[in-house]
Amino acid sequence: MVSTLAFDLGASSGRAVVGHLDDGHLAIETIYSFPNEPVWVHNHLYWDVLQLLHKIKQGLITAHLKGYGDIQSIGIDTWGVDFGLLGTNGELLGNPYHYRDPHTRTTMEEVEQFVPRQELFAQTGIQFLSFNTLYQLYALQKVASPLLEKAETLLLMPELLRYFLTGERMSEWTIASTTQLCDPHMRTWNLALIEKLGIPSHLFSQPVPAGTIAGKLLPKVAEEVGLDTLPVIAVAEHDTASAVAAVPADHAEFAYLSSGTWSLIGTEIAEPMLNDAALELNITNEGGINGTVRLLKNVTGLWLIQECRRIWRNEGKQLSYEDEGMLIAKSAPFQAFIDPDDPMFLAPAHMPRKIQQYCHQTGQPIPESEGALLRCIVESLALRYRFVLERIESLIQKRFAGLHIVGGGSQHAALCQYTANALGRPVWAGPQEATAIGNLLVQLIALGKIKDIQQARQIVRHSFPLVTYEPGDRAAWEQAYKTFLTVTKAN
Ligand code: ADP
Ligand code: LRH
Repeated sequence: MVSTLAFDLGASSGRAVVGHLDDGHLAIETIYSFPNEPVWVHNHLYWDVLQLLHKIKQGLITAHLKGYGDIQSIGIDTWGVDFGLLGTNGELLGNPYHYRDPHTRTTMEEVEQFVPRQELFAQTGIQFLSFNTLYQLYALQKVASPLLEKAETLLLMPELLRYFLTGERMSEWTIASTTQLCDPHMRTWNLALIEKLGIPSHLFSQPVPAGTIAGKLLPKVAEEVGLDTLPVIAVAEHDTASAVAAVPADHAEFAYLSSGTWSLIGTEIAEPMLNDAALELNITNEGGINGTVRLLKNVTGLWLIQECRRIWRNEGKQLSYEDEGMLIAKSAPFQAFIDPDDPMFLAPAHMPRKIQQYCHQTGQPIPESEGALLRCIVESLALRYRFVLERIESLIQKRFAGLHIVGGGSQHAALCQYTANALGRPVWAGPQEATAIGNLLVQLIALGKIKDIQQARQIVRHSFPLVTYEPGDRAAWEQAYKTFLTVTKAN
């Protein structure tokens, strides 16, 4: 038996997961979990990065206390695009911004005046999202940020946390690719673009491929947590890349939806797709394991529900997942739809009011109750998934038999069922911990305990149950899709 430890930090929560590989079977145990709550300071939203480091250390201490001192290695994955800057003495300069911070609200348009959209896409292959690292850095550069001026190294969030544990500054390809500053063919930084944007190019170092042994726990950290100076592996450090690594597909060609705070819908391809149709669809070519490309699109995901929950909690209403499921089931179907990707839903907000505002502006009935709001969100997400999946399929000239849903959202029965209904195809749900599992699998490949990604996916198929949702209610969902397209002006 061989055991490894994954730290999977999502935008809403983080966890430490131990994986035990025994005779081709992977068993996982979440030994520690914690909420990831960003902090407003005046008008800016930051990640509490030292708290996250503290939680990682608590996870390491838990591994020690549970007697898992024999773990062979650890790996960290997080959400994309956000970063910290290190000064000449290696100290973190300032607190990393949260990608939902407003400081990049208008930056994308400004950059486009300077580097046309077509050129940016051809050079990076990355979808246009206002919070990409490119726009965050451009915004800092524009205000002559003293932090940027003093910075010696830029590390993306998982790299930064890994650096805190190992002292090594090393960039990893899957997370680097999310910045919109990399060349998708060369799989490294696009220094010409970086220089053209006036961003200091000395901040970046050659990214290593996922699965590179990237150092060891510093003796001081090892002593603090009661473990040996374990190897730390640069896994597929972008959480979505780790999740895709663990999709339990039995074909080389498959469609996935990695469902958490975001919904990432796409497929895996060999070479970046950079044509006009891809640009038009605003799709992304992010770096995957083994030099693959994750052709996918971001859809706003359970963020919409997370923000409703936050507001209801502040109003003294605490709903469990079960309560939410019951409220959805009891609410009338197809009353009102939203476009989950409307920019009005991006920033932290009073989400119930925002949704009501959208429905008002589009001349629809206003969802008033919690159940009506949740039903509106979940139906709209399912319909949006259909829109995006069909566009991706027409781009690559393929039709998938069904959709794999992995991540926290694969537990959401109504979301999975409605998605099957909207697509008219089956949904295969699970595993819920795909991201942590992908993290563990890449460590096991790096340690030589698993041969390759095909074997890794086979292990996932044999080790975790899948729930199949068959499509139903076809006529009603077809009609709903037509209404959804009209309301959201999707084309
Ligand atoms: P992230 O990595 O972005 O933080 P996760 O993949 O951990 O997100 O998914 C967390 C989300 O999954 C929760 O906010 C919740 O909306 C949803 N979720 C998790 N478990 C359930 C469940 N049992 N029923 C419904 N939704 C669930
Ligand atoms: C999902 C995710 C996604 C990025 C976003 C910032 O957690 O990594 O792939 O676009 O966060």
